[in-house]
Amino acid sequence: MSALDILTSDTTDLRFPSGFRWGTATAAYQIEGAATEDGRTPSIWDTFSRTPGKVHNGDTGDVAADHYHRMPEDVALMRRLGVTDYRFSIAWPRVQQTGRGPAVQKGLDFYRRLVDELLNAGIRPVATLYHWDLPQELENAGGWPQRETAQCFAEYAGIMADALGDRVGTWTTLNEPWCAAFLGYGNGVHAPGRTSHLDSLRAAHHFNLAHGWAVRALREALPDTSEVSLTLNLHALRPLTPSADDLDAVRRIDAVGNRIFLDPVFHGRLPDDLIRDTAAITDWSFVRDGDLAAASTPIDSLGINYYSPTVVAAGECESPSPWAGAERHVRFLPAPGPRTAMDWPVDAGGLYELLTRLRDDLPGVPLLVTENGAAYHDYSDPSGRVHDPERVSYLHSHLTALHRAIEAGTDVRGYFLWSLLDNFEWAYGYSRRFGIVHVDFASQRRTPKESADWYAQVIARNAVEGRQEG
Ligand code: IFM
Repeated sequence: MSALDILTSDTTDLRFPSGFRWGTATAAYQIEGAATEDGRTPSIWDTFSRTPGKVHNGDTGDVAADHYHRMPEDVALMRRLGVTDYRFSIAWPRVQQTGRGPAVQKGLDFYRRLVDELLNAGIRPVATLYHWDLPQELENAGGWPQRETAQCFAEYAGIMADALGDRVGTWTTLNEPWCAAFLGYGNGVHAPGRTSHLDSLRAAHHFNLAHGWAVRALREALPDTSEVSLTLNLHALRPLTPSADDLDAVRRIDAVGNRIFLDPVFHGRLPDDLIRDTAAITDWSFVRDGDLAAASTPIDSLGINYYSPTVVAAGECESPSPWAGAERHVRFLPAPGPRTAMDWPVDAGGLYELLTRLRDDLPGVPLLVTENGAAYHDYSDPSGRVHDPERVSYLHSHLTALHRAIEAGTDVRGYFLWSLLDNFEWAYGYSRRFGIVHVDFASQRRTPKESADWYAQVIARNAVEGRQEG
């Protein structure tokens, strides 16, 4: 089925609540480039990507989608899409060279220009403080396994609040701390590439602490700010069978993948079962009095990034595993069905399951889907068109699932499509394209894909097409 078939087939509209926020999302290291310009210093991703063998094809974010120089053009693309919100991240080493000390004026100026351009285009800025680009100097001092990094992060949050707080209404402290802690320090497939289960657990705790301290810094600087948030990539877990052993596998991964953040942030405690499951690695004595109270400083919404579900069963996990020993007796299985270019299953049911779980577990916490989208091997045809019906179908099924979750009483306030532009997909380099705008990385030419036109129609109508029943 083509993209347009989905638009024109016999349908009824699934309308979203009025005021629903429609956005796109990006991250600094994945799009900005200008890695050494205007005082920016290396982050852990600069170091990692320049290390042979770490990133596909030796790709780096040195140039990426050159957004640093093409920002007005990219905001114009969003204006044409009609998005109400844009979720971007701030590169910490662009605004604080060593992760401490005075701010770099030119770095702050870039984000001021971006925010002004967005506001002039009628687009609300949603700023993420940390999307994985830790200043290398802080990593040299021990990185996230060290408590002091959390202190530095809170100071950086205060600097950004002072610089942009009059114009940015939504702040996200961290993006996907699970990936940063467990892929960065556990199995080492992300920067900084360390492989220590203890370090990954320490990092996870310091992310919770950094989040809480940053919330306090933001609140202090911006007492009237409407929204302070956190984005988690929660795992939508399914047991292979309803057996007690398979359900226990779900429990273990839920503890080390989801509740390790949810419980400190929303309940001010660590899950007892997590402490038991990781007892061979640590006694968690790095958690100090007051840390969990800080981590649970109230926030206004929770961001969820969802791509695909995870199926687990009793068994043995392949090593090296990122799961800090908690995965002993757990096996990960491929979910059935079609897959994206990441080899991730296309399964919108997982989004519904995750959102309705949060409706039940966190009553009163508004949710945002801060990332959702799919990579496919797109190309621009000789006439310059990028035909990406699989992405349209992916988005359609996920927006339908999101709509269903809202109808089932889940308070979801917005949806941010990942991603606006094709970009640097971490360890996959430029080999995976998530954008609804194609980027020719040789010329930096932008071409909206058919999915961009499709998304613009969804936004304009505040609705997605539903199949007619019967
Ligand atoms: O590209 C990433 C993004 O940086 C974080 N969430 C998942 C995306 C796709 O892998």
